[in-house]
Amino acid sequence: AKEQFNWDDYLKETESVAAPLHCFRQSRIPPTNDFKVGMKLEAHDPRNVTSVCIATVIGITGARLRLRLDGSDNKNDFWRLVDSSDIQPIGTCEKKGGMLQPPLGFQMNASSWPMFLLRTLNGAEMAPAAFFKKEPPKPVPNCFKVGMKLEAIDRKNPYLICPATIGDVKGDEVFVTFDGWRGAFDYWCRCDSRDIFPVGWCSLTGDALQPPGNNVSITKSSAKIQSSPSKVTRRSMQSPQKSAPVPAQRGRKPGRGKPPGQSAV
Ligand code: MLZ
Repeated sequence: AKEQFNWDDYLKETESVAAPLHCFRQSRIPPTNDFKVGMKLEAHDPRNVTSVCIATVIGITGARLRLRLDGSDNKNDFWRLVDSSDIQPIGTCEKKGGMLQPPLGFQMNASSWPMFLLRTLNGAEMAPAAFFKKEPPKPVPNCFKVGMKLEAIDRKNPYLICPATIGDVKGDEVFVTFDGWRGAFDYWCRCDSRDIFPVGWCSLTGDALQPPGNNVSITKSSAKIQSSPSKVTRRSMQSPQKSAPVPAQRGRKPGRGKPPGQSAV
Protein backbone atom coordinates (compact mmCIF):
# COMPACT_ATOMS: atom_id res chain seq x y z
CA ALA A 1 0.00 0.00 0.00
CA LYS A 2 1.24 3.50 -0.84
CA GLU A 3 2.24 5.51 2.18
CA GLN A 4 -0.08 8.50 2.31
CA PHE A 5 0.69 11.80 3.91
CA ASN A 6 -1.11 12.16 7.22
CA TRP A 7 -0.97 15.38 9.26
CA ASP A 8 -1.54 13.71 12.65
CA ASP A 9 1.42 11.38 12.19
CA TYR A 10 3.52 14.13 10.65
CA LEU A 11 2.90 16.59 13.49
CA LYS A 12 3.92 13.90 15.98
CA GLU A 13 6.96 12.89 13.94
CA THR A 14 8.14 16.48 13.68
CA GLU A 15 7.04 17.35 17.22
CA SER A 16 5.35 20.44 15.90
CA VAL A 17 1.99 22.18 16.18
CA ALA A 18 -0.49 23.35 13.57
CA ALA A 19 -1.01 27.12 13.31
CA PRO A 20 -4.41 27.91 14.92
CA LEU A 21 -7.38 28.53 12.61
CA HIS A 22 -7.84 32.11 13.76
CA CYS A 23 -4.41 33.09 12.40
CA PHE A 24 -5.62 32.68 8.81
CA ARG A 25 -7.75 34.74 6.48
CA GLN A 26 -9.79 31.65 5.57
CA SER A 27 -13.28 30.68 6.57
CA ARG A 28 -13.42 28.13 9.38
CA ILE A 29 -15.67 25.97 7.22
CA PRO A 30 -14.30 26.11 3.68
CA PRO A 31 -16.78 27.60 1.18
CA THR A 32 -18.60 25.17 -1.12
CA ASN A 33 -17.50 25.25 -4.72
CA ASP A 34 -20.57 25.21 -6.99
CA PHE A 35 -18.80 26.46 -10.13
CA LYS A 36 -18.67 24.34 -13.28
CA VAL A 37 -16.03 24.21 -15.97
CA GLY A 38 -16.91 26.60 -18.81
CA MET A 39 -18.69 29.20 -16.67
CA LYS A 40 -17.69 32.80 -17.15
CA LEU A 41 -17.10 35.50 -14.55
CA GLU A 42 -15.22 38.76 -14.03
CA ALA A 43 -11.70 38.64 -12.61
CA HIS A 44 -8.96 41.10 -11.88
CA ASP A 45 -6.09 40.49 -14.30
CA PRO A 46 -3.30 39.08 -12.06
CA ARG A 47 -0.72 40.75 -14.29
CA ASN A 48 -2.50 44.10 -14.32
CA VAL A 49 -4.64 44.20 -11.17
CA THR A 50 -6.47 47.44 -11.96
CA SER A 51 -8.09 45.74 -14.99
CA VAL A 52 -11.28 43.74 -14.67
CA CYS A 53 -11.51 41.09 -17.40
CA ILE A 54 -13.72 38.21 -18.46
CA ALA A 55 -12.45 34.85 -17.26
CA THR A 56 -13.54 31.28 -17.94
CA VAL A 57 -13.44 28.48 -15.37
CA ILE A 58 -10.98 25.97 -16.86
CA GLY A 59 -10.84 23.66 -13.85
CA ILE A 60 -12.10 23.10 -10.31
CA THR A 61 -9.79 22.10 -7.46
CA GLY A 62 -11.16 22.06 -3.93
CA ALA A 63 -12.45 25.53 -3.03
CA ARG A 64 -10.44 27.01 -5.90
CA LEU A 65 -11.08 27.76 -9.57
CA ARG A 66 -8.53 27.48 -12.33
CA LEU A 67 -9.18 30.57 -14.46
CA ARG A 68 -8.13 31.77 -17.90
CA LEU A 69 -8.78 35.29 -19.15
CA ASP A 70 -10.80 35.38 -22.38
CA GLY A 71 -8.60 36.61 -25.22
CA SER A 72 -5.44 35.52 -23.39
CA ASP A 73 -3.25 32.45 -24.06
CA ASN A 74 -3.21 29.18 -22.11
CA LYS A 75 0.14 29.96 -20.43
CA ASN A 76 -1.18 32.35 -17.81
CA ASP A 77 -3.87 30.42 -15.98
CA PHE A 78 -4.35 31.39 -12.35
CA TRP A 79 -6.15 29.98 -9.35
CA ARG A 80 -8.63 31.78 -7.08
CA LEU A 81 -10.69 30.73 -4.09
CA VAL A 82 -14.46 30.95 -4.60
CA ASP A 83 -14.48 33.54 -1.77
CA SER A 84 -11.72 35.64 -3.34
CA SER A 85 -12.40 39.36 -3.76
CA ASP A 86 -10.59 39.12 -7.12
CA ILE A 87 -13.61 37.50 -8.78
CA GLN A 88 -17.21 38.63 -9.22
CA PRO A 89 -20.31 37.88 -11.32
CA ILE A 90 -20.52 39.22 -14.87
CA GLY A 91 -22.18 42.62 -14.82
CA THR A 92 -20.53 43.78 -11.58
CA CYS A 93 -17.95 45.94 -13.30
CA GLU A 94 -20.52 47.75 -15.44
CA LYS A 95 -22.84 48.23 -12.45
CA LYS A 96 -20.00 50.04 -10.69
CA GLY A 97 -19.49 52.28 -13.71
CA GLY A 98 -16.32 50.47 -14.82
CA MET A 99 -15.35 49.05 -18.20
CA LEU A 100 -14.24 45.52 -18.92
CA GLN A 101 -10.67 45.50 -20.19
CA PRO A 102 -8.80 43.19 -22.56
CA PRO A 103 -6.29 41.02 -20.65
CA LEU A 104 -2.60 41.88 -20.70
CA GLY A 105 -1.28 40.18 -23.83
CA PHE A 106 -4.66 40.26 -25.61
CA GLN A 107 -4.07 38.02 -28.61
CA MET A 108 -5.90 40.17 -31.13
CA ASN A 109 -5.60 43.72 -32.34
CA ALA A 110 -6.72 46.11 -29.58
CA SER A 111 -9.31 47.61 -31.92
CA SER A 112 -11.11 44.25 -32.11
CA TRP A 113 -11.71 44.19 -28.32
CA PRO A 114 -15.29 45.58 -28.30
CA MET A 115 -16.43 42.99 -30.86
CA PHE A 116 -14.48 40.23 -29.11
CA LEU A 117 -16.18 41.14 -25.81
CA LEU A 118 -19.65 40.99 -27.40
CA ARG A 119 -18.90 37.61 -28.96
CA THR A 120 -17.35 36.08 -25.85
CA LEU A 121 -20.35 37.06 -23.72
CA ASN A 122 -22.98 36.14 -26.30
CA GLY A 123 -24.63 32.92 -25.17
CA ALA A 124 -22.01 32.43 -22.45
CA GLU A 125 -22.85 30.45 -19.33
CA MET A 126 -22.41 33.04 -16.59
CA ALA A 127 -21.62 31.88 -13.06
CA PRO A 128 -24.61 32.76 -10.80
CA ALA A 129 -24.01 35.44 -8.16
CA ALA A 130 -24.79 32.94 -5.37
CA PHE A 131 -21.65 30.94 -6.27
CA PHE A 132 -19.42 33.83 -5.18
CA LYS A 133 -18.76 33.80 -1.45
CA LYS A 134 -17.87 36.70 0.79
CA GLU A 135 -14.17 37.04 1.55
CA PRO A 136 -13.43 36.32 5.23
CA PRO A 137 -12.28 39.26 7.39
CA LYS A 138 -8.60 39.95 8.01
CA PRO A 139 -7.19 38.35 11.12
CA VAL A 140 -5.49 40.86 13.39
CA PRO A 141 -2.90 40.80 14.75
CA ASN A 142 -0.35 38.43 13.21
CA CYS A 143 -0.49 35.44 15.57
CA PHE A 144 1.78 33.04 13.68
CA LYS A 145 4.80 31.70 15.52
CA VAL A 146 8.01 30.24 14.11
CA GLY A 147 7.72 26.46 13.74
CA MET A 148 3.95 26.32 13.27
CA LYS A 149 2.74 24.07 10.45
CA LEU A 150 0.32 25.02 7.70
CA GLU A 151 -0.71 24.26 4.12
CA ALA A 152 0.50 26.78 1.56
CA ILE A 153 0.30 27.46 -2.15
CA ASP A 154 3.59 26.90 -3.94
CA ARG A 155 3.76 30.23 -5.77
CA LYS A 156 6.07 28.80 -8.43
CA ASN A 157 3.53 26.01 -9.07
CA PRO A 158 0.30 27.65 -7.91
CA TYR A 159 -1.89 24.60 -8.54
CA LEU A 160 0.00 22.88 -5.69
CA ILE A 161 -0.81 23.15 -1.99
CA CYS A 162 1.99 21.78 0.17
CA PRO A 163 2.90 21.18 3.83
CA ALA A 164 4.84 24.16 5.14
CA THR A 165 6.33 25.65 8.28
CA ILE A 166 6.49 29.25 9.49
CA GLY A 167 10.20 30.02 9.25
CA ASP A 168 10.14 33.62 10.46
CA VAL A 169 7.70 36.32 11.53
CA LYS A 170 8.18 40.06 11.00
CA GLY A 171 5.41 42.55 11.68
CA ASP A 172 2.42 41.60 9.52
CA GLU A 173 4.47 39.16 7.48
CA VAL A 174 5.42 35.51 7.74
CA PHE A 175 8.12 33.49 5.99
CA VAL A 176 6.55 30.36 4.52
CA THR A 177 9.04 27.49 4.17
CA PHE A 178 8.14 24.31 2.29
CA ASP A 179 8.90 21.09 4.12
CA GLY A 180 11.57 19.03 2.41
CA TRP A 181 12.44 21.50 -0.35
CA ARG A 182 15.56 23.27 0.98
CA GLY A 183 14.26 26.78 0.54
CA ALA A 184 13.79 26.80 -3.24
CA PHE A 185 10.08 27.63 -3.00
CA ASP A 186 9.97 29.67 0.23
CA TYR A 187 8.43 33.15 0.31
CA TRP A 188 7.40 36.00 2.54
CA CYS A 189 3.74 36.96 2.57
CA ARG A 190 1.30 38.93 4.68
CA CYS A 191 -0.30 36.94 7.49
CA ASP A 192 -3.71 37.66 5.89
CA SER A 193 -2.63 36.16 2.54
CA ARG A 194 -5.22 33.98 0.81
CA ASP A 195 -2.40 31.62 -0.20
CA ILE A 196 -1.95 30.03 3.22
CA PHE A 197 -4.34 27.59 4.90
CA PRO A 198 -4.72 25.79 8.19
CA VAL A 199 -3.64 22.16 8.51
CA GLY A 200 -6.53 20.00 7.24
CA TRP A 201 -7.76 22.51 4.64
CA CYS A 202 -7.15 20.25 1.65
CA SER A 203 -8.79 17.27 3.25
CA LEU A 204 -11.88 19.44 3.94
CA THR A 205 -12.06 20.94 0.45
CA GLY A 206 -11.02 17.85 -1.47
CA ASP A 207 -8.01 19.64 -2.91
CA ALA A 208 -4.87 17.51 -3.29
CA LEU A 209 -2.27 18.17 -0.61
CA GLN A 210 1.22 17.40 -1.87
CA PRO A 211 3.50 15.29 0.35
CA PRO A 212 6.59 17.04 1.77
CA GLY A 213 9.67 16.98 -0.46
CA ASN A 214 12.26 14.24 -0.09
CA ASN A 215 15.04 16.38 1.26
CA VAL A 216 16.11 15.65 4.79
CA SER A 217 15.95 19.11 6.29
CA ILE A 218 12.29 18.97 7.22
CA THR A 219 12.29 22.19 9.21
CA LYS A 220 15.02 24.64 10.00
CA SER A 221 13.76 24.95 13.54
CA SER A 222 13.67 21.27 14.41
CA ALA A 223 17.17 19.99 15.16
CA LYS A 224 15.72 16.77 16.63
CA ILE A 225 14.48 15.56 13.27
CA GLN A 226 17.82 16.06 11.59
CA SER A 227 19.63 14.03 14.24
CA SER A 228 17.29 11.05 13.97
CA PRO A 229 18.80 8.77 11.29
CA SER A 230 15.94 6.30 11.17
CA LYS A 231 13.35 8.96 10.41
CA VAL A 232 15.61 10.72 7.94
CA THR A 233 16.27 7.49 6.05
CA ARG A 234 12.63 6.57 5.97
CA ARG A 235 11.60 9.96 4.64
CA SER A 236 14.31 10.12 1.99
CA MET A 237 13.26 6.66 0.77
CA GLN A 238 9.68 7.75 0.22
CA SER A 239 8.85 7.99 -3.43
CA PRO A 240 7.11 11.18 -4.49
CA GLN A 241 3.38 10.88 -4.96
CA LYS A 242 2.42 10.58 -8.60
CA SER A 243 -1.06 12.03 -8.21
CA ALA A 244 -0.18 15.67 -8.80
CA PRO A 245 -2.30 17.56 -11.31
CA VAL A 246 -0.68 18.14 -14.68
CA PRO A 247 1.24 21.40 -14.40
CA ALA A 248 0.58 24.21 -16.82
CA GLN A 249 4.15 24.88 -17.89
CA ARG A 250 4.84 28.57 -17.61
CA GLY A 251 8.10 28.71 -19.46
CA ARG A 252 10.12 27.74 -16.42
CA LYS A 253 13.82 27.24 -16.91
CA PRO A 254 14.53 23.52 -16.81
CA GLY A 255 15.49 22.34 -13.38
CA ARG A 256 14.92 25.66 -11.64
CA GLY A 257 14.35 25.09 -7.97
CA LYS A 258 14.61 21.38 -8.46
CA PRO A 259 16.84 19.65 -5.95
CA PRO A 260 19.07 16.87 -7.31
CA GLY A 261 17.47 13.46 -7.41
CA GLN A 262 13.96 14.87 -7.24
CA SER A 263 11.71 13.53 -9.93
CA ALA A 264 9.74 16.24 -11.66
CA VAL A 265 6.08 16.47 -10.70
N1 MLZ B 1 8.34 18.87 -9.36
C1 MLZ B 1 8.35 20.29 -9.47
C2 MLZ B 1 7.45 20.90 -8.41
C3 MLZ B 1 8.00 20.94 -7.05
C4 MLZ B 1 6.97 21.43 -6.05
C5 MLZ B 1 7.53 21.87 -4.74
N2 MLZ B 1 6.56 22.45 -3.92
C6 MLZ B 1 7.05 23.03 -2.70
C7 MLZ B 1 9.78 20.81 -9.38
O1 MLZ B 1 10.65 20.07 -8.91
O2 MLZ B 1 10.05 21.93 -9.80
